[in-house]
Amino acid sequence: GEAVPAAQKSSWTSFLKSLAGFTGDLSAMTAPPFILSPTSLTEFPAYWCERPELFAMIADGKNEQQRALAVLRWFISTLKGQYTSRNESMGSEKKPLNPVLGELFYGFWPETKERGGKTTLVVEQVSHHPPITAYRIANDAKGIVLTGHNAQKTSFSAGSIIVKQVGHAVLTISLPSGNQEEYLITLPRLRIDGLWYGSPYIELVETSYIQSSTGWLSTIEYKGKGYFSGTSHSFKATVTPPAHVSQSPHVIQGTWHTTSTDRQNGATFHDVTTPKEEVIVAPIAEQAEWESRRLWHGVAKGIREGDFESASKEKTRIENEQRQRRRDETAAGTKWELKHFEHIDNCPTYERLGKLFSANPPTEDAYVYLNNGPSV
Ligand code: 0T9
Repeated sequence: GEAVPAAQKSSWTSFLKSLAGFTGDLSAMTAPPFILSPTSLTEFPAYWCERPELFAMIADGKNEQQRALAVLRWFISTLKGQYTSRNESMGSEKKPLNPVLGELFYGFWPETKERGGKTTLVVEQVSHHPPITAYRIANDAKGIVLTGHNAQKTSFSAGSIIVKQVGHAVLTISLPSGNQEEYLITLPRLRIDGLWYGSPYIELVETSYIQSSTGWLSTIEYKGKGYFSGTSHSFKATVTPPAHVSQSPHVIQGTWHTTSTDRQNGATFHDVTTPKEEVIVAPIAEQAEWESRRLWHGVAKGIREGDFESASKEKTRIENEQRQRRRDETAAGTKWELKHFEHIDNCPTYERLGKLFSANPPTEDAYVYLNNGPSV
């Protein structure tokens, strides 16, 4: 591999070898230092809102169709951040820090006139093995809330890591009329390519859906290099009306990391070539013990400064502490209590809206927000 430092070539090769035939929890595997990211997976839900005005604008849609299109526009506009930002900031995809149970990440995007108010983010690591992250993003002034959780099932095929995302998100709009609209958002599959050269990058594959309670459905197909368009990060979204609305579907086509156009009128549908806005987080000194950046501070510093010995020492300390906690709980017959979410086995929104497009699986669990985030 060209991007692999000479001293880490053999450990990269053995890492790749151990990937072959692997299924399960990749995040727990030890990887060579050059591929480590100083950021924990609990920070990733912030990618959902790095264009807070698009999130806010969903509420300004004048009818069901306009709101369905606004949700799709916001969703597509998050993909660049979600799936290419590590390449931009660190040169390639990197292995994120594997969050501990109970790890927290809080942040916000400030109020502006267009946004109506502040947008807040609450993230909690609700499971360590397998890793599951729950989150909630809200713009109260606009009546828009996004709640979801994320896990991954990974496998290895033809030199690539295949990641099936497990989990879903629900976006709720509280309309001025007092009515609520819900949108069930499923998550795309990922293929991680470029492993051999030590410069991994993500391509999105297959299909994801956004099903509205109003009946509008967005079906998003992802294709990479060598498929119908031959361009990486391509997508085609079809927005179909509910049965009682006689209208032809909107078809939107483009590349999710740049722009797309609406075939009906040739107008630009989304454009993410402009800067995004990162979430604001309290300084580490003001964070509580379980907050991500404080918890991982030593490890992140080691990784950033290339001092992998102290990074790994710090990581071992955190992991041992976790193991001891779990042993203490077993001995005391207690269980770790989640702070901001409650687990339910069957998500009613997923079951109800999933039926409309034959979601597979037909049911999923969920984490219900307890409405007790920090008042920022
Ligand atoms: C939800 C996102 C997710 C999390 C990451 C697969 C991955 C962990 C999950 C799916 C976010 O909304 C979007 C983006 C990136 C995804 C990560 C990319 C990645 O490589 C990791 C996995 C666990 C690895 O670290 C694989 C090993 C590594 C050597 C390859 C870079």
